[in-house]
Amino acid sequence: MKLDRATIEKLATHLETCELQAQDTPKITDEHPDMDWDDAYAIQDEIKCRKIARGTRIVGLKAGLTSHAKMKQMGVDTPVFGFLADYFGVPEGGEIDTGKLIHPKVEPEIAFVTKAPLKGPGCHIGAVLAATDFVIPAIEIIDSRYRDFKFDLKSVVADNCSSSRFVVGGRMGDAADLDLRTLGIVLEKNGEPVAFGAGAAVLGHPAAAIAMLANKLGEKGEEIPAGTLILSGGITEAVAVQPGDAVTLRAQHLGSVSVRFT
Ligand code: 0L1
Ligand code: MG
Repeated sequence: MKLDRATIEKLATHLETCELQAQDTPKITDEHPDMDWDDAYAIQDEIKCRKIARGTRIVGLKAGLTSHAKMKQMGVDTPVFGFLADYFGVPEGGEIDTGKLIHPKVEPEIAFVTKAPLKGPGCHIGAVLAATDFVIPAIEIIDSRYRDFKFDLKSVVADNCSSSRFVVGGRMGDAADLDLRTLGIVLEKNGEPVAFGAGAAVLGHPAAAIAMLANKLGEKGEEIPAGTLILSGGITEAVAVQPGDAVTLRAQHLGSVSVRFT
């Protein structure tokens, strides 16, 4: 690691304050160009600890930048991982107050819920499918704290991978019965289709993103516990939203999930 404990705590406080006050900031690597991956995940962990200390519950995990469309959109080349806090969750058909966010974008995703622990190294798609209780459509709302979404990967990881809100809904599906590679999705904004794709856009198979996360946690001796909700990453580019927009994700075999922005 290149940063000392005091700097990690200072950066975590800064990024979390930006999140809670909906203020943007230049990317943190501008002032700390030498920070490494361990520093970035340590800052993210410190943000998580701050939330837990205030009584926030961690309700899930996420993989981000898992599709070529997203990697190309953001000019990066590696998936990243973050956590979901209880207040990120929005009920299906619910409203999101854009006044509490900086510059939200929506992503169509397939969420997994596990029924058995998953531990790397060596975790693979088959192990993920065997450990999956069900899959369900999800809209992730990302809101990078970095000005104009201009960042590098280490800054993104420190910022909990732009996590801000998520909605799950539609129907639960049995991952073993579905071909998640060919499962099609349409993302609509205000009744108009704005993005299309299929599960294979996520690393060839969305379960590969979950396996990658299990292998990443395995490096630290950690695992994905049974009963964990995990967002596998945007199937398409992220789509910007404004107050007044209504967004619906329609997923083959899995119904639809909607959210409105005020
Ligand atoms: O969920 C995601 O793919 C977000 C990853 C972070 C980068 C971004 O803000 O687009
Ligand atoms: Mg996402």
